[in-house]
Amino acid sequence: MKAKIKKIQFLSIIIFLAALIFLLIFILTKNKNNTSHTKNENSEKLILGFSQIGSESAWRTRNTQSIFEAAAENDIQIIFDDAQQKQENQLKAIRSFIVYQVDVIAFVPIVEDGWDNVLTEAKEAGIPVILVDRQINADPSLYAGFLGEDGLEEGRRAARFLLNKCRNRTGTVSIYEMSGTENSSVVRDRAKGFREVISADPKFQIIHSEDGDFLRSRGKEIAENLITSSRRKDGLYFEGQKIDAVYSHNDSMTLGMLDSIENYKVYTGNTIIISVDAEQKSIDALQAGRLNCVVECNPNLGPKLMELVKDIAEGKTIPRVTYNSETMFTENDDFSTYQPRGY
Ligand code: GYE
Repeated sequence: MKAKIKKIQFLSIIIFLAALIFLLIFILTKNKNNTSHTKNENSEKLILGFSQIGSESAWRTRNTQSIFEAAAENDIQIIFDDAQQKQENQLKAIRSFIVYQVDVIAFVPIVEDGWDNVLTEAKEAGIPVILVDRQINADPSLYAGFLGEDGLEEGRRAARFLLNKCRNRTGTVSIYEMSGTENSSVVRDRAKGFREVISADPKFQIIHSEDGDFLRSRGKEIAENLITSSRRKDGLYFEGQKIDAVYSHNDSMTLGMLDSIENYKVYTGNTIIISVDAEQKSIDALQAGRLNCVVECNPNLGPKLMELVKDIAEGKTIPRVTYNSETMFTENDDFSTYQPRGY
């Protein structure tokens, strides 16, 4: 009888140990599977193909940096192409992103037209596209959404400053406009928003609009031509007419214009100069009294872009339009509250 009990006890221990070993093996294999799963996910980084238009301004350089920084922070791999200001280079870059089968394509369309074919190719390849900074003329189904600035509002802000500044003035206010890259959406919007607001009062007249391609060298050249053809030092003139206000679509052109004003020692104390972007150098010029107003255009699009890329990769629908927050700086501000711009 005793021996029988012992046998039962022994068998129970064996069964218990076998169950324990089985349980241990089960837990270990499960953990192992889990580990390899996480590893796989980590090694499959999202790949973003990004086509930038170039480095025509400090704004643009900061814009590129912001995108690189945010990609690194979000562990997203970027395949980058600098189009050197040529649409054909952008088309080539986008096609190479399609061949490479990136997860998402983002690009800054240098001009509005001419994207239909390449975007149709991306769509057929199942690669979603995000427009960054500038918009396009194309069927909206060809891209997922736009992220950038509100160019219309920037133009309106510039004009509202001018309207307010000249509120007590009688007689015509002659405006000279220096615009950025022809056929780009941002130029269209900055011009439109500005005109929309000044049209409230017929005393505001745009006497000339000159294409300065967003370049400092062009701004310098444009001002130099005005100065040498008028041969006057008491202000800027266009075909004999005194320029009361300059509306420049970006800081690079404005700073170029200020270079020539300084070189030729022209007095512009009563010329209202309004610029867009808000690079540190133009904020410095504003503080030095060489500018009257700078409308901010925010180049820090990286963090928001990475959010959109991740949302798309997770199959979410992104908003058609995402605007970055922006402000403006004027001669009436308390400069002591200004933070360094960093670009
Ligand atoms: O204002 C200018 C740049 O597209 C908003 O392009 C951008 C403009 C910016 O190079 O400086």
